[in-house]
Amino acid sequence: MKVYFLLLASILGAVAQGINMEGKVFLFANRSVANYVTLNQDVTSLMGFTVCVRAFTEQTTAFSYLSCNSPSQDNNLLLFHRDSKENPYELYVGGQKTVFRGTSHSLDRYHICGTWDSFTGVVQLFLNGKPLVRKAIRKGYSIQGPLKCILGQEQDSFGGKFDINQSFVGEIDNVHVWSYVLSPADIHQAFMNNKHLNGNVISWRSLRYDITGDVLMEPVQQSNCDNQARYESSPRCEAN
Ligand SMILES: [Ca+2]
Repeated sequence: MKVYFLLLASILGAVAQGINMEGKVFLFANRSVANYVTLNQDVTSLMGFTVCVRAFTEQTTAFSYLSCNSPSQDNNLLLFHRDSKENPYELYVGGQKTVFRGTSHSLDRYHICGTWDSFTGVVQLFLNGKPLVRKAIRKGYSIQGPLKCILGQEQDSFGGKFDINQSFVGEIDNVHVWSYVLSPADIHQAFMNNKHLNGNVISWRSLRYDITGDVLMEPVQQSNCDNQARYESSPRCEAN
């Protein structure tokens, strides 16, 4: 019995501290508003942030990478992909959006980061560590918690009002949120999945989350095709 309680205590401790999700992905296999992951955090206010996500999807229509709402503010922090080939990326702060022109993703895993700094209002977007043209929005604003942060759906209320046309289908991993703006060098390190670089608001290596509906946790697929293609033509890898 004592061993059982010790085991239970250690499990509860691990949950409170978060789970190391290194090498795993959330797989949203079906389009449905019933499937999502809530990322638990303790934000009271943010005067800046960096959010990074790695995604793998066939979806070119609208979906959310990460949707954070507060009770009084929709799209308080939202990294969004919209149905546009030329201007597919949107970063919202305090309900206002900036649109970024960039090459829409191909059928590869890709890394996307957004930053915002209240002092200047400057927003940045990085694709696979490479910056897009900077914009500015919501100078002087402060994102007030509590925040509800969700993967897989775009919220139009505090924790709900999802739209199936904005539901995500595919894989998401390496989600990190910082309460400040990372340098471009650190963004590149996040892209390289440097294990020493972990979000202080949300960390993939210490993730506190709740799964709702049918979201699978799977290992990251290991592929040799990228290396193989450099040396030989491989029919089995051509689809990549
Ligand atoms: Ca919304």
